[in-house]
Amino acid sequence: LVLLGDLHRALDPAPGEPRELELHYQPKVDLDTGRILGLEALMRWRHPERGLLLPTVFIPLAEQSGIIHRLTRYALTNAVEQLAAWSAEGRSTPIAVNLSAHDVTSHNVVVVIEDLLAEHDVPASLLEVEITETALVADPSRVVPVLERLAALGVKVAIDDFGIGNTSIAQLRDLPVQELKIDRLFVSDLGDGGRESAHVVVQAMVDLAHSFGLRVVAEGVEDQITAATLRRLGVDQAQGFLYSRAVPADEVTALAMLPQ
Ligand code: G
Ligand code: G
Ligand code: MN
Ligand code: NA
Repeated sequence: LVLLGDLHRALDPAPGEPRELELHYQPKVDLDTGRILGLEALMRWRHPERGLLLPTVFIPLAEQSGIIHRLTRYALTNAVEQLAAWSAEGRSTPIAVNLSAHDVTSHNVVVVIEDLLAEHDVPASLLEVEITETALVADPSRVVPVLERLAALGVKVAIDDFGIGNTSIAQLRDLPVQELKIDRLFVSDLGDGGRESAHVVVQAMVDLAHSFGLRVVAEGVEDQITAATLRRLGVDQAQGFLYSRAVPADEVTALAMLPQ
């Protein structure tokens, strides 16, 4: 059991205390050239007694206890600070931050993002957000205006875990998003022992996304054969253990294929 009090402390570290929550970064790779085109920020919690905790443990806790907006602000702040630090070294690799359903039903997250970018003088084109398909279509009348304001700022929006929700084609067409991330369930199905129909499903997703002008990213790519298949099916970018797990910021610059 992780106590809520611990999460409050981690989100508001006392000056001089070590940070318990930090972002790790997993590369998104161009399937044609192998170059790293972006990074997904994934939060990790170094709990003083319980060791490394993964977001599947503490994100639901933050959501249920109503402090997810603080966790999101923490993630966005760290991502934008990292972008500013890399920018000072001449690096410009975009970072994608995951948002929760609650974040996209109010305009507050747009204000937070706008203020952070201005404060750190970071171009909006370097920040992306990922929102699950389920969260996007849960309450479109509130979510769509938020996405439109993000687009107006120049922040790209990706639909995360696509394929396991039940977005209609009309909803997909009308969402102001720029990227579609195919859930790793469909990607693992392309490998050995997967269903033959997996190719057909991924091809349909790629065609649909491209016809709406969306970039397609495959999640959970673990082997070369799957990467070659995805490339043949027209997927634009890939992410997964084949390339790299999520690593701390100071290890990102050591990854091969990172452009200057
Ligand atoms: O690596 P992995 O265990 O890192 O992530 C598990 C899940 O937690 C993913 O679905 C990911 O989108 C989500 N997640 C990771 N970091 C964050 C975060 O900072 N905020 C939110 N809302 N979700 C996150
Ligand atoms: O839902 P979201 O895409 O934000 O989640 C990212 C999650 O997927 C994280 O838990 C991350 O650790 C995990 N992940 C990333 N790459 C791979 C992979 O190649 N295989 C598997 N099984 N999980 C992966
Ligand atoms: Mn994600
Ligand atoms: Na995902």
